[in-house]
Amino acid sequence: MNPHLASMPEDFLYHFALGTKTHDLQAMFGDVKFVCVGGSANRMKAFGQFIHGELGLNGDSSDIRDICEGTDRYCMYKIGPVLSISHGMGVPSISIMLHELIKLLHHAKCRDVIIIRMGTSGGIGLEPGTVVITGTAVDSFFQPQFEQIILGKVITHSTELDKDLALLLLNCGQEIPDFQTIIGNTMCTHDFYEGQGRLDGALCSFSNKEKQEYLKNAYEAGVRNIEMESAVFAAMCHRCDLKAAVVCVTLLNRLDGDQITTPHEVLVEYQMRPQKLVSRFMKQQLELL
Ligand code: R2B
Ligand code: URA
Repeated sequence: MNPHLASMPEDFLYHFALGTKTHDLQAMFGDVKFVCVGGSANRMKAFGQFIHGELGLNGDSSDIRDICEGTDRYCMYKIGPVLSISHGMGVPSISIMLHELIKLLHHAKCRDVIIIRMGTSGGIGLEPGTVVITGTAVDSFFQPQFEQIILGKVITHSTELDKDLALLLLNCGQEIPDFQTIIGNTMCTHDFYEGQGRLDGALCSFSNKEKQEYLKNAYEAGVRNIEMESAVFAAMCHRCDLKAAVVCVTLLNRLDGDQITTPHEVLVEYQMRPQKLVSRFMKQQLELL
């Protein structure tokens, strides 16, 4: 979608340490059909190893190599037709990654790619561990839009996601009896503490009553979980006509508190839930189920 790209003699994807002159991107990535992204580098490596087993690929899953080892900004693993990439925390971090990922898919001439963000979130009025598939990503005013400042002007982008893809993912979730899966709106904020109405940050400028009122209003606007990347993810994929979905597990119910004190093993199991659901979806699409 960027008219300037065609006239560039070389495109170096700096934060991936990959380039069109130094790498044969089409040979490396031309067969990619699914891109799965998530915040943590360790989690996306573990997802790569998990998918290696799920797809029944040859070789040892512990041998998967970080394609972006030339940088420690993001990690990237390719497992057959699946690319697993980390994006860090927050809108700026994921948006840099997405610019370079979308150019990578373009240079590699990939077609019909599905991209899914798998993440963690704070739930509103849900049992912790519930998986939320984003119906619509909304901003802190519960609006389905992402505002970006470009050349000193505020530009508003739609955060529409693929409805059919969300329903297919919901079906996969409902086939897994171990946890609840729902579709709901996801609020994307620019902060984990005050920005998500938490009382437990280093600073807090509002009362508990004001917090509860805000979360209640969010719930009434259809918001079921809060995280920090969905709006820009949805907006950029929408602008590039990429089929996209967001699947996040809730770590706590924000109506009950702010601190995440759940034992580590429980959180690890929660974080596997979006991975299990997305794995089931990809296997269905690849006709392995
Ligand atoms: C979910 O978890 C992170 C904050 O703990 C953030 O990246 C997000 O969206
Ligand atoms: N990630 C968030 O952004 N918020 C939460 O409450 C939990 C995980």
